[in-house]
Parts: sequence; C-alpha cells; structure tokens
Amino acid sequence: MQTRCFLALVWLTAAGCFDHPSRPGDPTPDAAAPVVDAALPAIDSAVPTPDGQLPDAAPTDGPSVDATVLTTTAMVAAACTGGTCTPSKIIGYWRNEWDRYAVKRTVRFQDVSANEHHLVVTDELGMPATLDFMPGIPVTLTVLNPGDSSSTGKHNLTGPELFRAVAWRRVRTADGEFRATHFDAVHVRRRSGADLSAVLEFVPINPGSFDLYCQIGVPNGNAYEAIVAGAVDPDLASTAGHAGKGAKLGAVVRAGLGVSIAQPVAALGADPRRPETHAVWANGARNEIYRSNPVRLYEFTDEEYAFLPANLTMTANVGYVVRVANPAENLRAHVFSASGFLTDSVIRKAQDADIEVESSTLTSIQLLVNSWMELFVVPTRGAMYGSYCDVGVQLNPDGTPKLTTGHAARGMVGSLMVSP
Ligand SMILES: [Cu+2]
Repeated sequence: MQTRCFLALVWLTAAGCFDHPSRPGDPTPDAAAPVVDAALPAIDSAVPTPDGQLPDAAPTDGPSVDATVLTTTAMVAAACTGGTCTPSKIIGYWRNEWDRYAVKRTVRFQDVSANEHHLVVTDELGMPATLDFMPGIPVTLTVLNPGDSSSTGKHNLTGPELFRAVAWRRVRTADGEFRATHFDAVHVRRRSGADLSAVLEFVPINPGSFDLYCQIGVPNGNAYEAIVAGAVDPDLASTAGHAGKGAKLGAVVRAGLGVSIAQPVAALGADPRRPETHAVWANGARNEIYRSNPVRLYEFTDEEYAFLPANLTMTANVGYVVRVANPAENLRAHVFSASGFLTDSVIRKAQDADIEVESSTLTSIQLLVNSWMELFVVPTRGAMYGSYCDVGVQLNPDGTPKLTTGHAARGMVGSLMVSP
C-alpha cells in the first residue's frame, strides 16, 4: 500500500491519489481511533515517543499507575504564580487524569419549532443538568447536533466570555482535534441520521456568570472581541436569532480558587476580514488552490513521512482555504502545526466534515487517519513561516521545537511563503 502510493505519488498527485472530499455518513467513533495527545509540547516532550510501534503516542487518558490524587490546591501550586496561572500548565496538571476528574456535560440542540429552539444540558447519565462549574476542575463538554427530527440545521455554541475564562485543552471531533489558546464559537453541522458532535475540553478558572448561545441570526452575536471588551452586547432577545428563540444558557464558574488567567487578545481578532461576509471570502475572490491540491500527510514508510506539497506559496491579504488531509492509507495521526503563520493571519474558521471552530488563536490541527480539515485564513504580511508535525517532537531549551526529533525529523516539515 505504501509502495503503491509512493510510486503513484510521482504522477498521481495532481489527480488526487489521496483526496477525501467527504466522509461517509457514519463518522468514525472516537473510541476506534487512538487519541494522540500532542497539544502541549512542553508536557509531551517529557514523554518518550515509543518509536517503531503504533500508535506513535500512547493514549494518555488511561488510569494513573500510581493513583496520585489530584487536587485544585496542587494544581494552583503547579500552575500559578502570584495569583496568575499559566493555562498550559493547568492543562498539563490534569491531562493524564482528565477523564477521571472531568465533569461531563452535554449540550444538545433542540428545535421545537421554527420559533422555538433550546439548548438542553444533561450529565453523563443523561439526566437534566446545569453548566455550573467549580473552578479548577476539568470539564468535558459535548456539543451535540442530533440527526433526528429534533434538529433542523446547523447550530453553534458561542461563548466568547466564558471561553476566555477557561484554560483550553482542545476541541475534539471524530476527525481529530483543533488546538488554540482560546475559542469563540463551535458550530456543529446537522447530518440526517447521524448525531454529530464536538467535544470541548477546558478547565474553568475565572469566576463569573456567562452567556452561552447559538449565534445564528443574533445581532452582534459574532462580534467576539467587542463582546469581550465590553463594547457591545449580543442581542440575545432578538427573535431574529436562535438565541432569541430560546437557544441560550447561563453558565457559571464559581469563585473561591483565588487565582486567575489572562487570555491574550489576538492582534487580528477584530479584523473585519474575519466574518464570512467580507469581500475577501467571496466566490472568485478567495483562493482555493490548496483546497483542490491539499497538503497531504504522507507516510512513505514507517520512518519516512512528508507534507506534500511541503512548501506553500501565498499572497498577503487574500483569503485562502487550505485543506490538510490524512489519507486512509496512513497508519498514524498527524499534526499540521503552523502557529507563526496563524498568528500573522486573520482566521475566519477551521473546519472538518462535522464541525467548524472559530478562534483567533488557532495554533495547530491534529488529523486522524482518513480525515481532512480546512483552514480559512488571510495571511497579512510577507514572510516565510515554518510548519511541522509535532508528534514526538521535543522542545529546545528556548521553547522552540527541535525539528530533529519526532515526525518532523522523519520529514514532516514544510514552509509557508507569503509574498506581500
Ligand atoms: Cu506526523
């Protein structure tokens, strides 16, 4: 299989040897795929990569070997200094025991009629529940769009203020995961006959009461930076929006932890090119070269991988749709990490077959075998950026990735050249 594709690569690349334009109706169950958890290189770098065996990174969510008891007090000691916490350290404290400690909640979209929508919250037993969180305790929040007649279309969970009061681990889907410093909204498509979901994993820290809502049709509903700055409020009462039809919730993070986090404001978070309505995204204006010719994550052999094409060329201030694909012939999950490029780009959204995420602070995407994801980005300045797969990659003392390790060393590196 690998040999065939390697040979085919020479002449079939343009023809789409590994193109996966869409997934079949049944999403791959999460449990069937190894959860490769390389979101935080600082933590992962301490874990030796089991080279030569599959999966590349052992699932880290199993029961603890030494059954250490984790507490929010110890978390504060490990992750916070002088009352301020480092989000990556908060996640690092919980990650190996996440499933054991996380509060599990599901928010399900329910359309009673054209004028009445609900967000229904349940616990892991399916009983009615609230989004009332203790600070410092991990949360696994599944956002579910049912495939039966109780939902009629795509919906989303928007919560810019709550989503910056928490330390983020990731947003998981059937196709992989999206990683960002913080998210603003998570949209879940509706597919008849199949329940689609996104799984949000975060640790609530900053206390407060927060609105969560479906932003579709909501005036100012997606003005994330202005909402967070307190400059505007989404009009959650307007019956033009799903929130005004009832699709809204209150979430609470309790006080008492005595520490806080400060999520950074992204320089391009309020850029007018972020909304899909901007002219840069119009058909004909946007560039889909790397959508029709995606970045494919190749495994030639067990030791030789690549991004193909490896070197992307783009022009500043043009809207691009960049697709990344992990072919069905592969054996491993891979990551497309391009945080420098993404920091300098307006990010409209990232999406896979089931969901879309909106985040101005996206850093990387992880793709399970036989899946694709797309980045909707506007590069904003002429520069050369690097990309790499961070699975098994260790860090240099200065925090930069050591590209002579992990999948990067096996060839999964590339560049993004943006001309002004
Ligand atoms: Cu890889």
